[in-house]
Amino acid sequence: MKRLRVSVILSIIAFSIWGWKNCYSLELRFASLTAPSLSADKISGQDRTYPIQTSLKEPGQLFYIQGGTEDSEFENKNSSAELPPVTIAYSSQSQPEAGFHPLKVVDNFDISSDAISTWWDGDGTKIYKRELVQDIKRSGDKSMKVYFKKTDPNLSWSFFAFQPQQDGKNNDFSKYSKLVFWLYVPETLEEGVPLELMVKLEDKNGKGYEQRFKFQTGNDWQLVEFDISKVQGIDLSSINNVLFFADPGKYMTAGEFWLDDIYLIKKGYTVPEEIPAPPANPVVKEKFGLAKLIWSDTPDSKAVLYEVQISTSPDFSTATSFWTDKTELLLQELEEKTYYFKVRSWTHLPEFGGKCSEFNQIYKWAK
Ligand SMILES: [Ca+2]
Repeated sequence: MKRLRVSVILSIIAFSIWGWKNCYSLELRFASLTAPSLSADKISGQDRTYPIQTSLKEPGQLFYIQGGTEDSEFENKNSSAELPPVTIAYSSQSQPEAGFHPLKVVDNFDISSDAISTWWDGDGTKIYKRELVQDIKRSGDKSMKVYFKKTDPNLSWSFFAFQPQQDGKNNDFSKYSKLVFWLYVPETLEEGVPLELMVKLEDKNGKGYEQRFKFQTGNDWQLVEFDISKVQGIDLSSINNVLFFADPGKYMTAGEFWLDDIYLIKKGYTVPEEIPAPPANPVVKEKFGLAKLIWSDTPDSKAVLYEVQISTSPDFSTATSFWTDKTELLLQELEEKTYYFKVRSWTHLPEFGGKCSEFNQIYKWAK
């Protein structure tokens, strides 16, 4: 059975609204797609089934449905058109509010595509040129390089931004105390000229709250902490955009910097004293040419983040570390080689006092 590469991936995260006590997730992948008419509010609920009517354009194409613990794969055997409705059974698994998602990966710009954000630019490419690059990165295989040049006084407040997509509806930041990210400013900037970066949260009504950060140049990654707990006058429960202004309000200025590892940190989360339990049962599932690394964890493991090391050598002499808050990592663009991977748990980012478990067993996988 020939597996066609995914041309469209539709993910519906039905229950990633943090703070709800139960968690459901549903992920649909289609080789080609006529989108099912299904909204997130219809697929939340306890232990229920829901029919999805969809159609695939070509016979022989595959889609699969992941819901709860079971993966199901379906093939369109008809010569045309409509599949029968598919029923998905949800399993409810209680997840304590404080125990899960104290740390949320907003974007790390890696091939693992864990991002819950969409990036855009206020003035197209007139001021900012952004690209994902591999030469300088703090995690995984990529970071985002930002180059800017401002010469027009009318565009002195130009910005680039991301639209958060945590839950697809409200983008609730009210349960978080910090938005953190890492910034790299090269020494090649003119000496004595600091880069100023203004970060602004904008709510659904267009109201904003900003904080400014200044950096000396230096060839190292610098941690930036936007303090959400100080935010006033905007509706934090519904954030539409996070805006970045390089040298805000100025023109006749230019520069470049790199961004990586944007996280939201939950309000009131404290790092446990205990070392977290290591993840277990690593496996690789391959679908549509994509490799998904999956491991298991228990709600009482204390883990909030996982570090996945991937290497093409069994001794991990050259390894890449990917970080995720999920118990899986989807990898694309892999070459046809033998890969080794191992995973360990963290109770927070190392820079915030997080402790890590031992790595689990090494899993060998040949693409
Ligand atoms: Ca990265």
